[in-house]
Amino acid sequence: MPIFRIERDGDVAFLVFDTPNAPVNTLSRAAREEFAQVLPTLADDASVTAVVLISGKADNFIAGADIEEFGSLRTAEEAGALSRSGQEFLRWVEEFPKPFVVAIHGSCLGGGCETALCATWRIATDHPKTVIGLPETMLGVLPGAGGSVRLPRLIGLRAALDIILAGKSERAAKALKLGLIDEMVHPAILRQAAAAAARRLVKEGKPSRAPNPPGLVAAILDRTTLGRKLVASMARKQVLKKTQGNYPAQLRAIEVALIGLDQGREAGFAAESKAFGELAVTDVSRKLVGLFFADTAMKKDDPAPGAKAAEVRRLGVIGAGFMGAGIAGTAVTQGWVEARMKDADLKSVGRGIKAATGIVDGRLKRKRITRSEATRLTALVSGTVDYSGFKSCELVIEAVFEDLDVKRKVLRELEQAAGPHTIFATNTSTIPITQIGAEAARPGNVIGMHFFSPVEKMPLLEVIPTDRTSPETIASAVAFGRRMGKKVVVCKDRPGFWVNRILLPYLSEAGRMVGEGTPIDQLDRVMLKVGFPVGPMALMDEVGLVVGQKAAKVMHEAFGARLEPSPLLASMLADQRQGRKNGRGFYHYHEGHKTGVDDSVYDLLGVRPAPRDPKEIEQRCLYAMLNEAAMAYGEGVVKNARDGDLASIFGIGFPPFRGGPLRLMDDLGLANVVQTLEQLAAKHGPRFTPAESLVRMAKEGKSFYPA
Ligand code: 3H9
Repeated sequence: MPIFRIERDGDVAFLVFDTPNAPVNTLSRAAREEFAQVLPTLADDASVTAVVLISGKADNFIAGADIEEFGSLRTAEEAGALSRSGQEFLRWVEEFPKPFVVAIHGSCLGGGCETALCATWRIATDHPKTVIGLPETMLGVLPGAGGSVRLPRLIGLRAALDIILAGKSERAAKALKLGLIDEMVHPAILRQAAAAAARRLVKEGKPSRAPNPPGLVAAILDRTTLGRKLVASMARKQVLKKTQGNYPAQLRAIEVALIGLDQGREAGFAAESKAFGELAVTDVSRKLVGLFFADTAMKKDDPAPGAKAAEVRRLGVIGAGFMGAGIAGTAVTQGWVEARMKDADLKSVGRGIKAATGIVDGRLKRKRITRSEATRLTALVSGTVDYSGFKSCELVIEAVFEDLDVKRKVLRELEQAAGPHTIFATNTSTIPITQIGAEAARPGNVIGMHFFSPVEKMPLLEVIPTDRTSPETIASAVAFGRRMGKKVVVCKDRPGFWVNRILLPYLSEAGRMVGEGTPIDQLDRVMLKVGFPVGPMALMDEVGLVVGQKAAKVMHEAFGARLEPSPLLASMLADQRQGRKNGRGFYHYHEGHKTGVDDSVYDLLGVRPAPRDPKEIEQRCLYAMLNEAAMAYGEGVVKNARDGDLASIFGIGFPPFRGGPLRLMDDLGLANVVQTLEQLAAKHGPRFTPAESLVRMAKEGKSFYPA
């Protein structure tokens, strides 16, 4: 079956890109070959005056290069050749002898965006599904089909780097403002508008463009060599601060963009394909590409085969605090669910509604939604001090105080107030769901849904069924989480589930080291360099020491001496240090912003700070987490290694370029991990004793992933 078909609208030919039996269009080898045959026919056909490239898919224009093809690239030369063939292919579009319009609806990413950059005219729909961008750096490569060169020339170096370095995609309104597209229309008139644009171009030729971006600052920073040097140097500094040098693609992208601007397009294309080739075969890129496929596969997992998920139209949220409001606000921004929040008094409900609708406002401010969309979404949030309106909720999520008795009481009340089919989900971070639901009248409806804070930003949701949870409840919780845009990992009901289970020993080890006099900022710096987005001490301040202590207590009770919390927590709390929340923690805070280390912590702990070997810091923190991950995996907390690694990356920010804790252990070799743990145990105590399951796997020569 052909990938492209031609539909005529008089003298305009619509070239419809519609890959058979595929959810999205990619610039696969087959697509490139067919395109290469179709284009000359259209060029030669005298009855065709202009071409419009449009997609036959519902919500996708072009998803970029076929990422599957990256797997077969063995050398930098092979990968460089792929980039060059992409560049060549798009040259035909750019040099096409007739007006070439792209009519974009849905995702237009990577090579898709690069195709659009070569068109004479770019029209996109204002639909929320339409996003245009260059996510290549998220895969550890750079735009390799001319995008690293063309985008800076089109929209200026600063705006282009903003997109390329973050791997960002923009909605049409922002793309129009940047000059990335020429026209924005409602989806209903995309075809007509594209045909009209094509005819206009035939008649009037390509309109000349004013220098972009406009303004004096842009003239200096984007259009002079010196200005660009300055922009590039600042971008480099920012990238290094953010990536700690762990991700080479961003730095190469800056280099290539500068070459393309300063030395001309051809030099830029040559530098681009060379950099693409070298990057595509790095371990970093392989890991990131692997994560893309792992993530897509996880999205399709069926958590309860044969069970039908309830269609949730009304969500109840009990507890209108920070978490509750985050859940309600994030849910309504999807546009298909009402959220009713309940708290004990009107003041708390009012605060919760304000926080939930604040999430909608934030999206409006960032131009992710329009004003009318924001008005509609805001109206989806309501509040109550009793359970009025909860009867019709298909799903209720409880986000009250982290206390077993309180949570049980809420469940009892809800079972009285709600309908027989209402699902009760508890957003506990550590308390076993089985304990919360022990006295439930309808245990099949009880499940854990552990969101991470801040809910609107954190991608992960842990869904935790008990032995008595019904398959329908599991299917419903997973489906709801996915529709909320979350990466959903189903976990076994063990204390701490997956994320807190492996996070706590890591934080605890960091705390111990501070107690031994390791400088707080050195600890954080070392772990940032390892690739975590926040250092462990800053993270403890962020999460809050009260929350940390509660979680530590649950884990200690469940797992005994091995997970005994470091004494540091108790000392800090006795000194009224709760972290950022009350502005007193390991760091000083000024108006909510972290300023510097609070040195009085050392006096409190009776230690003199002295720098420690960074290797020891890295090893003790990391191996505490790795060992716990192996143990939790052995207990079946996650279904497979993929889920454990994705949950670690999306829930904790475990360095993606390392592939996750289980992948990292495979890379290190399980026997080596066991050996290092034994050495750590001999030196620092039995908490490092290697997990039995890990020792067994190492002995049997097994790995977490199939070899
Ligand atoms: C690039 O373009 C490099 C160039 O600069 C240079 C080259 C020389 N390739 O996510 P979904 C599959 S790099 C292969 O569930 P959604 C995906 O695996 C590329 N397959 O749908 C899944 O397959 P299956 C830069 C792809 O609606 C199915 O499509 N582009 C690709 O939630 C559905 O995917 C990107 O990084 C691909 N490019 O989201 C974009 N894209 O059903 C990556 C998708 O067999 N893609 N698939 O499991 C995405 O971000 C999302 O998939 C998208 C759709 C937003 C498009």
